[in-house]
Amino acid sequence: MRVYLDNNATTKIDPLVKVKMQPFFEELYGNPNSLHKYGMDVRPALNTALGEMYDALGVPDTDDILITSCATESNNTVLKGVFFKYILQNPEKNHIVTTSVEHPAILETLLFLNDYGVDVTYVDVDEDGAINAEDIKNAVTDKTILITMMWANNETGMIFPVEEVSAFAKEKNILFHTDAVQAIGKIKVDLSAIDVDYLTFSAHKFHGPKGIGGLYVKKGKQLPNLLHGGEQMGGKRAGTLNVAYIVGMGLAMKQAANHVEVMNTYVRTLRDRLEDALKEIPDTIVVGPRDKRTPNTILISLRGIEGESMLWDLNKSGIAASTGSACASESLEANPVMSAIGEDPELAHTAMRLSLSRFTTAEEIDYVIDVFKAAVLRLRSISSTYAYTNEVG
Ligand code: 7TS
Repeated sequence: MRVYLDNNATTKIDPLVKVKMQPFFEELYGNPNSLHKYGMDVRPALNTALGEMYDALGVPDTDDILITSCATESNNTVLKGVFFKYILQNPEKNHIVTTSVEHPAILETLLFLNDYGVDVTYVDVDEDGAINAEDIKNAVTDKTILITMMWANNETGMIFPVEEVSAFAKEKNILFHTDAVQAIGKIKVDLSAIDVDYLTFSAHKFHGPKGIGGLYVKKGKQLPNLLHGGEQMGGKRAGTLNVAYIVGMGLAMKQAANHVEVMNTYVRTLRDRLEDALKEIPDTIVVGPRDKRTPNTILISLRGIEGESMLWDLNKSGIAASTGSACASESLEANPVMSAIGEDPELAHTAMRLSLSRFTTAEEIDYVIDVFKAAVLRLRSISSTYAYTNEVG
C-alpha cells in the first residue's frame, strides 16, 4: 500500500481540475493578450477563473488578485513591494513585525531586506506553537509599517489570530499581510469578514497545479512591480499568462472553498483517529491543541527516535510523511518550529509531520497506525538514547 501523508508540502491534483486544464494545452493554446481569435478564445476562461478566486476569497473584483508563479513570489512581492513603495520613500517607518515561525519565503526575504535598513521584530510562539495576539501588538512601534503573519503554520497546523491582529493593524493604520498558504481549503478564509491588505496563496496546496499562486491586494494598497516587461495583468506583473494553470487554480480554489466542510468533518475525524492511536505510544508529544489546528495536520515527537530514521522506516512501507517543511529537508536540520517551541532540544530532532487531505481514506489511516506502531517499537529497541533515558528516568 502507498499512503501520502505529506499534503502540507504539496497535494495531488483534483481530477476535475486536471480535466478542466486539458484543453488549454491542446486546442486553446492562444496567448490571451493576442488580438486574434486564438487569443480571444481563451479570455473568457481566464475571467471565469479570476471570478472563482474572488468568490472563494469573498472579495469584490474592484480589489486585485495578482497571479504569480508560487507563494514564494507572492511573499517576495509584498515584502519587497512595501520596501520600495513605503520604506524607501519614508525611512522613518522602517519596521516590520512578523513571527519566528514563518515560511522561509518570508524569513529569508526579511533577512535580505535587513541589509537595506529594514528593522524586523520576530514574535515567538508559546509551547503549544501558538501566537499570542498581544505579543504582536506589543511588538509594534511608531515606526511599524507592516505586520506579516501566516494564517496557519505549515508544521504544526496551528491557526494564528489573524482576525484580531488584522483589526488591530487597521486601527493603527499599519499594513497587514497574511501568508494563507496553509489555511485555504482547510479552514474558512473569508475576507468579507476579515479585513486584510494582502494575502498569499499557492494552488498546489489545495489540489491545483504546482508553479502557480496568487497575491490578493486590497483596493488602494497597490504595490510596485517585481517583474517589469509587458502589459500583462494590467501592467502589474509582466510575463505571458499561464492560462492552463490559472484556469486550474480558479477551479481548485472554488473546490477548496466548497470542501472546507468536508475537511472539518471527514478529514478531521480521520486525523483525530490517527492522532489518538499514535498518542497511545508512550513518550509521544503532539504539538498544539486539536481545535486550534488545521483539521489535517499532526506534528508529533517520538522520544528516542530521530525524525529522519522514522521517515525512512515509514518510506520503506510506502508511507510518505516529513520531518517538517520540504523546503528545509535537504539540510536535514532539526525542525525549526519545534526548536522555537521547545525548551527540550531533543524535541526538534524527533519531530514528524503527518498531513492528510480529502483524498486520504480510512483504510490508509488504519494501515499507517499499524506500521507506525511497529516502527516505533523496532526503532526504540535499537535506540541507545531511549534506553538510557528510560533507565535513569
Ligand atoms: N508559505 C507557506 C506557509 C508554506 O507552507 C509554503 C510551502 C510556502 C509559503 C511556499 O510555497 P511555494 O508554492 O512557493 O512553494 N510549504 C512547504 C512545506 O511545509 N513543506 O514543503 C513546502
